[in-house]
Amino acid sequence: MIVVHKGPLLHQRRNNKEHSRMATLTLYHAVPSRSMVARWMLEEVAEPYDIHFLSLAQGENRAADYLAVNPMGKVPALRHGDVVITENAAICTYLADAFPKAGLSVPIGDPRRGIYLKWLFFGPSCIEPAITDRSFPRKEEPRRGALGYGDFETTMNVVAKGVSAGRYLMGEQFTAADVVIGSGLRWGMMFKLIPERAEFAAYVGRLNEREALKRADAKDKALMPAPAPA
Ligand SMILES: N[C@@H](CCC(=O)N[C@@H](CS)C(=O)NCC(=O)O)C(=O)O
Repeated sequence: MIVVHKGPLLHQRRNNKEHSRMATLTLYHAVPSRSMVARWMLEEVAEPYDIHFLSLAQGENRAADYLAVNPMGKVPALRHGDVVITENAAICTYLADAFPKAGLSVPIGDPRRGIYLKWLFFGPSCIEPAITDRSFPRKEEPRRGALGYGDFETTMNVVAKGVSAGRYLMGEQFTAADVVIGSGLRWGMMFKLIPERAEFAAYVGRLNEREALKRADAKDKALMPAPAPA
């Protein structure tokens, strides 16, 4: 997302920096849901943020005032001042770039950024569809070439190699890509939608040690709706 300011470039850059530092962050959030990914990223960024809670069960995500925020009627959405960002991977990329002090991005100009972006896109374009297609199989098996992720086994093998090459996907540096890929693996493991692999268990174990993730999980647990009486 680009914040457009009138005026010369230098002035514009300064305004963009000020915008990042001062604008209020609001997460449109529901639990349990995919917006827990963006919540984890916000905890990693460690900037103050507000929560706008929505009940998916009560259809608040389909109400006109929320559709004005995200016409997809989905969570998460993140408001940062005047800007609204939707889609988890975009939110994670945006926050890492907007708050460089947190060290969660690989900056433009660093050749490692190519790999970093690959993983950020691999989450929503390969891991998630590979898992959901498996959970909701089609009547006819699609051709491998017609699927963006190819096939489930290859996708899992590529991720397993990526997460076992170092402490994190980018080596010693934890980045927004770990929030996206790590969340996909945590979700897949929790619901037994992906194979039990030592590489996944070890990587998710390392992620679970992160204080930001512990905080995010604890805050979301407190928001979980009470189970319906039997
Ligand atoms: N592509 C979106 C997916 C978001 C999504 O599917 N969110 C679900 C919650 S897990 C949702 O809002 N579902 C409510 C609905 O579709 O009515 C992203 O990655 O942010």
